[in-house]
Amino acid sequence: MTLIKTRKGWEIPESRVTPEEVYTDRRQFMKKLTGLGVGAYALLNGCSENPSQAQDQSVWRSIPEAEGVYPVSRNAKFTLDLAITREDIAASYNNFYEFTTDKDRVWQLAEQFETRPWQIEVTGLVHKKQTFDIDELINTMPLEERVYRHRCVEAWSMVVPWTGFPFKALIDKVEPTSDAKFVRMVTFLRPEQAVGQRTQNWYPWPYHEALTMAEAVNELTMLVTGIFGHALPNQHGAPIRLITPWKYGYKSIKSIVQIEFVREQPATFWNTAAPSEYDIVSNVNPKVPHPRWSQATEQDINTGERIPTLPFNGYGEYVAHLYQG
Ligand SMILES: Nc1nc2c(c(=O)[nH]1)N[C@H]1C(S)=C(S)[C@@H](COP(=O)(O)O)O[C@H]1N2
Ligand SMILES: [Mo]
Repeated sequence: MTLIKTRKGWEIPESRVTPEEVYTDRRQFMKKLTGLGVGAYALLNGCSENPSQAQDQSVWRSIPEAEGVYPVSRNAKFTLDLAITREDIAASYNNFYEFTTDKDRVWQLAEQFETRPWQIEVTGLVHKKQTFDIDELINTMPLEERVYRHRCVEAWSMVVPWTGFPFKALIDKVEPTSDAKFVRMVTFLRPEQAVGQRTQNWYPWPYHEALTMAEAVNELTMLVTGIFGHALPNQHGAPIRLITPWKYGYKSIKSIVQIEFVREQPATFWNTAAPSEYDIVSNVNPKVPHPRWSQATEQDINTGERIPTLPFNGYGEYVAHLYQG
């Protein structure tokens, strides 16, 4: 019997730091990099003279299969009157617990992760069960770019141009039966390639999430394969991840390997890990505080500014009707 009380992972999700500390850490990290000299900074962040024009070259691992696919044209309906977050900032401030809980180290620890070959099994209550090769999807689905707000439950946010296709386009291919009420999605389980899955054994790996059918077919819901006009780099969830912009970021499951249509409400990773802190629906709501912090405002990681949080992250016109009554 052990007399030492170790803190369980789920007692400190998603992270024990406050948003202010998170931001300060990041600034210090950037300073540290700068301290290595301009050459190292440019190498690590892929930028030349002007950091505001950062074009990542080292943070992105180029994927030959994706050449010629990106960029694709932006859907004019989904643009925002907000500055897009700097690419190198978005790419070095990630949540991807399979690798680490240190947001500014995910990109490094995920760099060697293998995203080819990659298949997505679509199964459960559908007429046409299918396993898709990732490149088959990328080459056949209707890709478009959309600029969305991205709001983490930890009260930070960014504005990101995603490339992907509506989840509904995939659902139409497999034809769910009338018994299908929920969609369950699962991330890879590869402890040999993902150090966080080896060392943080208190989490219910593999990461899993779920949506109702109505949420899955909503116009906003996307399966995403690209960001900033190129293929998704590993730290953002390569080769394919979910985006539901009206929900907290943890619903947007990365690196999906399985999609299953089911009758009963499935368990979800964060709700299982800490049910009192993370519900299953997880819609962005400034009026409902997290048990340990307010959700009334958020910190824009691009500018450091604190801005008001919007109901449904600003997407109420598309989704509020789903939650009436
Ligand atoms: N498989 C998996 N998906 C995940 C996570 C994770 O740890 N593992 N973190 C989530 C959280 S908390 C957020 S905020 C977003 C972050 O996405 P980004 O790093 O691309 O900004 O991914 C979500 N998807
Ligand atoms: Mo998050």
